[in-house]
Amino acid sequence: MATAAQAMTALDRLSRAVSAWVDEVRQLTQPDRIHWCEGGEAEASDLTAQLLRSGELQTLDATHFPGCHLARSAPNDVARVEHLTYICTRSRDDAGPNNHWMEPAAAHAKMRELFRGCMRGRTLYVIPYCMGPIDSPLSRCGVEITDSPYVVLNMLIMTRAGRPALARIAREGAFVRGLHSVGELDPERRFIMHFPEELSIESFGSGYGGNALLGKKCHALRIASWQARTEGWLAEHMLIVGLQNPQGETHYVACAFPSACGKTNLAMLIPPQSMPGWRVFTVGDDIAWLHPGSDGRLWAINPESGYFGVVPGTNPQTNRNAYEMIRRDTLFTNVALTADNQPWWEGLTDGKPVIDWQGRPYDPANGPAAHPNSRFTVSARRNPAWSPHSEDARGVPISALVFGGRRREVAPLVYEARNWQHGVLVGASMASETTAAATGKVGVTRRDPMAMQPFCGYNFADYWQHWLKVGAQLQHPPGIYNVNWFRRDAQGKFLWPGYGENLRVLEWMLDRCAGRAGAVESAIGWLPRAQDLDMSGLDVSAGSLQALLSVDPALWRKEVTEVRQYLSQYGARLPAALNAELDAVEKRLGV
Ligand code: OXD
Ligand code: MN
Repeated sequence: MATAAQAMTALDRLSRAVSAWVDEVRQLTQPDRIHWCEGGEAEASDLTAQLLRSGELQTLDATHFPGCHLARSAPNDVARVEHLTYICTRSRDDAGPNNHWMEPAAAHAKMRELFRGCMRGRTLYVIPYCMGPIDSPLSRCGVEITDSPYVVLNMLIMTRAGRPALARIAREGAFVRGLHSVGELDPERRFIMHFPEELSIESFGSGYGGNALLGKKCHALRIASWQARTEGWLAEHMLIVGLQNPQGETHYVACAFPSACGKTNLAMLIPPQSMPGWRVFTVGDDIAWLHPGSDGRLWAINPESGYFGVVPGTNPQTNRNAYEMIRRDTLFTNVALTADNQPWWEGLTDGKPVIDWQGRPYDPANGPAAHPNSRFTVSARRNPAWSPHSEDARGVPISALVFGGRRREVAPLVYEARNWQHGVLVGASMASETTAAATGKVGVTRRDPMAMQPFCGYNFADYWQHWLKVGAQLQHPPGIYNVNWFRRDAQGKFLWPGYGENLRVLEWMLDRCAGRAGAVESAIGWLPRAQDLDMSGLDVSAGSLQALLSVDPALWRKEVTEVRQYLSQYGARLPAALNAELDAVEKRLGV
């Protein structure tokens, strides 16, 4: 058992606040050893070697997947657990109807009992990390304490972790505290608690990504959204992508879609052959921190440095960049294996699975070979479309914000909000059919405002008010759009080809922002007419295009009624501007 003095390395002496907290946690959790993460390749290789020895990782076929490994989670620990995720604010109303709430003292007491002695026989890892470029004033730091070396390995990829982050923390004196233990991986003893007023997180009983890599959803969205409101910026569940047109101009777009609706694909979009001269650069695939700039525009950084993406469906046709990216130095979780030890997942046309994600001989009677929420963790720099501007301290300027969801009907392919205030209503009204990224039923439509339903660290009513406030500050606000790549016909067939062809819709948006593209006004906003979209070389019938670009007043009246009912649960806290915008849509729809 290491003494506190032995655990005190030169590194930890850099920050007394961090060491005092580590010592407190050591006394509570009773680890055998303490390891301060310094970052860097050597540390990652040592951890990998250790996990290979213990059997928690296995090496994949080095010819086709050099530097790649497979981890298997416990079969009951494969997704975020929203029903066990809490926001613990002093006042219940500050958490709002969008969150599960627990009183902070009660939550701390509950967690203390779970954490007591839980690291006996284990190593306590201290991971200082920085969300965002290490030298950006927009970045924020945190420290995660965990007993899972798998979590450390992921955090080393997903964040700027180690010595430089600790040096920044020592300089700034402020950091988000995240305490994590896998515990016994017992779903009955699993909780993900957030204390925004204390800038802290306590997570117990799960080793799965969103529950355990605390820099991601817990810090960069739930806690950061709270920090952002106090500091005047926005922490959003958005990808950031740069689109360079054939004239060489690059514009950046940030898009919010619910989990597993193709964010990674859009962030890494491959321009179709019929759009020569276009180039796409990825800044981020999941999270954007948006700041009003001194030039009146909105600027964005990606707080993460890696991707924790959904594997199934990735292939050279759907996303060649992602497919290339995950062929080396990638950590796979819960995929299947082929006979020659290559990773395999549904959506691959080559190879066939012989071992399923749980390590059993593959039998289709047991369900899919790879778990539908199986993941890759990989450094963003492995992406062939990685944008070097991802490291810019001031971020990138945003020309358009895009909301979207997976809707069989109702929402057209694309429409433009009338202005920022209307755009906030468009975001607040978002809905989507659920997917496998969280536990629960798949395929039911649920409201998911700004794709933040599982991630907003405070009352949505206050969050929308904050959005309105940020927008009012911008002299040059980005345009706000809504898209739906998932419209289907009566037979259930997708009307829009999606993937690379989505660039046609993005091109229309950018042309609108530049005042170059036509549109027609509708009750819900501005829509392109068929002639306003570049459809050259695309096989979509005139009938399908018309269906994609139409607004059915009867369906929309029903939609407005549902949105009104949804928003009414926020009571008097709901900004009056949102009700006024909804009334105006209803009026334009007519009765
Ligand atoms: C994710 C999610 O993992 O949104 O990014 O669930
Ligand atoms: Mn996400």
